[in-house]
Amino acid sequence: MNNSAPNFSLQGRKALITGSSQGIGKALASALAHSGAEVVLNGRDTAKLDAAVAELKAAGLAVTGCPFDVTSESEVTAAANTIGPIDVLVNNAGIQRRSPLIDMSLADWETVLSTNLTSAFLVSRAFAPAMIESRAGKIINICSLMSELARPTTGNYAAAKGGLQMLTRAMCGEWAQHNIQINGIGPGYIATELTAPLMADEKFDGWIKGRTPAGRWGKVSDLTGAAVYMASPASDFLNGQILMLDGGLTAVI
Ligand code: NAP
Ligand code: GCO
Repeated sequence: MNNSAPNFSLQGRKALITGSSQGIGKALASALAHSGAEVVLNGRDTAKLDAAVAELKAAGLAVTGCPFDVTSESEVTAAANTIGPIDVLVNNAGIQRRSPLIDMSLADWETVLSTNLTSAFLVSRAFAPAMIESRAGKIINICSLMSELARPTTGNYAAAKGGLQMLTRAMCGEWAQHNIQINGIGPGYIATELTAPLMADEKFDGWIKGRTPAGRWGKVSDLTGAAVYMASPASDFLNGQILMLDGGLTAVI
């Protein structure tokens, strides 16, 4: 009987986190690096990306940066050639363009679906072949409580995150046989730049604190443990699952 402690170590593993120059992605990058991984950070804004790499390097972490736009098939292909084989992929890059559907531009629809959903297909398709070849890999899709729940003005975002939940399951259906584990994290309302306008709205802030059983906004650090688990050997039999990390919001009305 195996009675040793579970293995959460990421020693010897190489990870790419998309959209990791700030916010949730940067926190996940730091956590995976602190757990032993060599981490590649990503974003489009090179100054912001370089600053994030410098900050984590100064903390003694094994990090590099690779700027590319996750919505560009050619840039994703080039990045995969530059980065080479990885053990862990976190599809984190995402944006918001809030608008009532009736007023939503096609551009706002398409840029959110492209960034929040299609990018996960493009980046995973680019890196999965090497994982299949080595018969080992971890893919973590950053979904949302909006993979399950919608609210007015976020129809594009909810559609994308709902799709990402199902893409996670689709990847499981095709790649679990190659010893690749594909899972998702569904954060609740987390304090980042993406939600800053909502936090600044006293009424919305109060609503979130009342609607969330934990009675607070989430912190990026609330998500790191699940990411380390899903990136480590401890999760080798977890597949196709979405962990809602939302302070209980989706558990109660
Ligand atoms: P954030 O603070 O706005 O950070 C977004 C990151 O993605 C930035 O590093 C940004 O850098 C990068 N990015 C955006 N478009 C990109 C593109 N086309 N190619 C490459 N990188 C791109 O957002 P966040 O709150 O950390 O959100 C991160 C993820 O968590 C998103 O998928 C979001 O949907 C999800 N999420 C957030 C919350 C929340 O409450 N905050 C809750 C649930 C899920 P550049 O702009 O320089 O490219
Ligand atoms: C919004 C927010 C949400 C959060 C997050 C919740 O406008 O309601 O942006 O979509 O970003 O996805 O989990």
